[in-house]
Amino acid sequence: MDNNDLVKKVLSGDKKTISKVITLVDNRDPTVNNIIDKLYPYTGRSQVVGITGPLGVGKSTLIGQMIKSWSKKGKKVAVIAIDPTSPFHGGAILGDRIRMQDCFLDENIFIRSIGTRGAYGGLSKSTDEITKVFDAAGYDIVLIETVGAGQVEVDIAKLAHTTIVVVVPGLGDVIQTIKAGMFEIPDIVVVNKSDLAGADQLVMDLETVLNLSHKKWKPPVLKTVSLKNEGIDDLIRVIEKHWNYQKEKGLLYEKETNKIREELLNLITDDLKTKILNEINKSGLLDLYTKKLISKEITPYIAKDEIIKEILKNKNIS
Ligand SMILES: Nc1nc2c(ncn2[C@@H]2O[C@H](COP(=O)(O)OP(=O)(O)O)[C@@H](O)[C@H]2O)c(=O)[nH]1
Ligand SMILES: [Mg+2]
Repeated sequence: MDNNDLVKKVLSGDKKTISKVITLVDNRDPTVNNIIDKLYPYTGRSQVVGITGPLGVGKSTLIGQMIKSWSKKGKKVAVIAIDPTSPFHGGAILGDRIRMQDCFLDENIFIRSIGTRGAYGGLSKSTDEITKVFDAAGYDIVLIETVGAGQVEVDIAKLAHTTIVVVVPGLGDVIQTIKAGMFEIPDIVVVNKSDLAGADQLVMDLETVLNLSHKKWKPPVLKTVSLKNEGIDDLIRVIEKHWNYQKEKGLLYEKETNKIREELLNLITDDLKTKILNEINKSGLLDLYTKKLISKEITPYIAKDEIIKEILKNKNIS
C-alpha cells in the first residue's frame, strides 16, 4: 500500500490502517512525514482532552466509563494511553476491573497504548502526530492518558484543548502540589474515589486554591467514583462546556496558533540539529579537536567556535 492508499483508508476510518499508521509514527518511520502532511488538511476538528494525575488514582477506570458514555451518545472517541502500567495494555489485566472488551469491540472507540521511550520532546511529538491521525480519521474526541510527572504533564497540557487533573482523597498533600506548579495546568480537577473519606474536604480545599488562579476559566472541581460510574455524566458535560467556552472566547484559535508555531520551530530545530551533526561527522573535525583538547593545544569554547565556523563556512546546508 502506498502513502496515498494509507491516507485514504485512514480518512475513511479504517481501524486496521489507523493502527498501522500509528505504529509507523511510534517507530518514527521516515514515511511518516509525508503521511502527516497528507493528513494535515483534514485535521482540526477533534477535541483533545488530556487526563493526568498520579499512578493509581483511577484515570484508566475513569476513561473506561467516559468512553462508554460518549459512545452511547454516538461520539467517536480515541484513547492514547501513555502509561506503562495502563490496564489498556494487555488482555489479562483488563478482565476484572472494567469490561474494557466492550470498548474494544465498540465501533466508536479506539484505544491505543504508546511507549514512554525516548525523550520527552519525542514523546510529545509522537503523541501530537497520533492525535492528528485520529483527528483526520473523524474521531470527535481524543483522550490522552498520562501519569502525572513534571514535564510530561506540561507537554500534554500544551497539546490538549482541555486538561483534566485527577486526584484522590488521602494522597499526600495534593493542595501543596497544585500550589507548587500545577496551578496553570488543570482546566478541570476530578476528585476520584470519592467513596473514600475526606473527599468533600479535598473538594473545598481545591476550590479555595484554584480560585486564586488568574485564569479566566476557573477550573471546576468534580467528584467521581469511577468504579461505580458516578459523576461521569457531569464530567462529560463540563468537558463539553469548556470546549464551547474556548470556542466562544476565541481561545481555541489562540491556542492552536501558539501550538502550531512551536511545532514548526521544533521541526526546524530538530532537522537543523540532524543536518549539522551529519556535517560534523563527515568533517572529522570532532576527532581532530578532541586531540587538540587533550594535548591542551586549544580550549573548549575556542574549539567549539572554530568547528562551527568551519562547518558553516561556504556550506549550503541542505
Ligand atoms: N475506591 C475506588 N477505587 C477506584 C475508583 N476508581 C478506580 N479505582 C481503583 O483504583 C485502582 C487504580 O485504577 P486505575 O484506573 O488503573 O488508575 P490509573 O493508574 O490512574 O490509571 C484500581 O484498583 C481501581 O479499581 C473509585 O472511584 N473508587
Ligand atoms: Mg492508567
